[in-house]
Amino acid sequence: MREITVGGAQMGPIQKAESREAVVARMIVLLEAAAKRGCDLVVYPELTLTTFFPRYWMDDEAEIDAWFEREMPNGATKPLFDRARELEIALCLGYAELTPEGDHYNTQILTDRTGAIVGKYRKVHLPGHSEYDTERAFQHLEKKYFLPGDLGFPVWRNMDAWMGMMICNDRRWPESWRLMGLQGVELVVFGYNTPSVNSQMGGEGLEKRLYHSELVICAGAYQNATWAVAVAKAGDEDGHPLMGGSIIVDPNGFVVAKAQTEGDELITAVCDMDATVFGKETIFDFARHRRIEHYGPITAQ
Ligand code: CDT
Repeated sequence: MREITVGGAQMGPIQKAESREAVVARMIVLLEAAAKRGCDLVVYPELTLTTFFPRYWMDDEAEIDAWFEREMPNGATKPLFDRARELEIALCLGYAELTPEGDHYNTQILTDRTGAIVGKYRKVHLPGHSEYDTERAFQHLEKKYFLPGDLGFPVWRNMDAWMGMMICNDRRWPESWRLMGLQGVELVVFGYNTPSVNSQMGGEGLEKRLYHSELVICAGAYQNATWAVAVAKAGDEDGHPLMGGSIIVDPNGFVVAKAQTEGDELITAVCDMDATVFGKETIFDFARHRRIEHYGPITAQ
């Protein structure tokens, strides 16, 4: 058995004026709880450190850049990294990244249990739009503020397992899962910020949105024989509700832990990486069963 105890550290809402330091203090409370529950790895949401700022239209470059981190760890997040190192807990954390070249990405990093960064992922599937959309109930300007990720979907050896990352909307695309599945991924970790309402279809219920999120995560996990940890930033941010529903899913596609609130909440599960082996060697033995001669159109325009 290769057991990893995983924590999904769902975060409640973060308001516009809330400082990184205040958010990090909340993250450390969840980290301490995770330590008490024996976690080896704790996963935080997409853009963990701030409110979900792509809902705001901004033109001023300095105002935009204020939402981004120039390095990781940095002054605000160092206490989290320090405490995680002391507790020997690996971290997965999403944040807005501003590179030295001036490029902006929606990014997530993975550390090992010493706090060293072993993997970086930049969100590939950016939802929403880049121009102000008067037809929407609220804006979702990821295409304005971020470049599409340029690092692909690699996997990393960490804690004696193959780990992969995606971010939020990536979970709805089977390609994200399959690219990591083809590299033998055993644990996919990611965060999300999903509005509780559809900005383009009033009346769409929360139940349907939670269902679609769970559906794609369970399917992705099953079809690639991998564990998955999906962690929300939830609750009401500045009058804009984000859904919760953080889950841990096993390689058979079953939910084994699920958040019950829209606040700061830790979910945990003991995940045996060897539970992925049966699926990978039987129904989802890609080398034996895939028929790639028919798959060309998937990568064509
Ligand atoms: N953050 C993020 O990617 N959210 C999207 C919302 C899509 S609506 C424009 C999601 O897929 O959950």
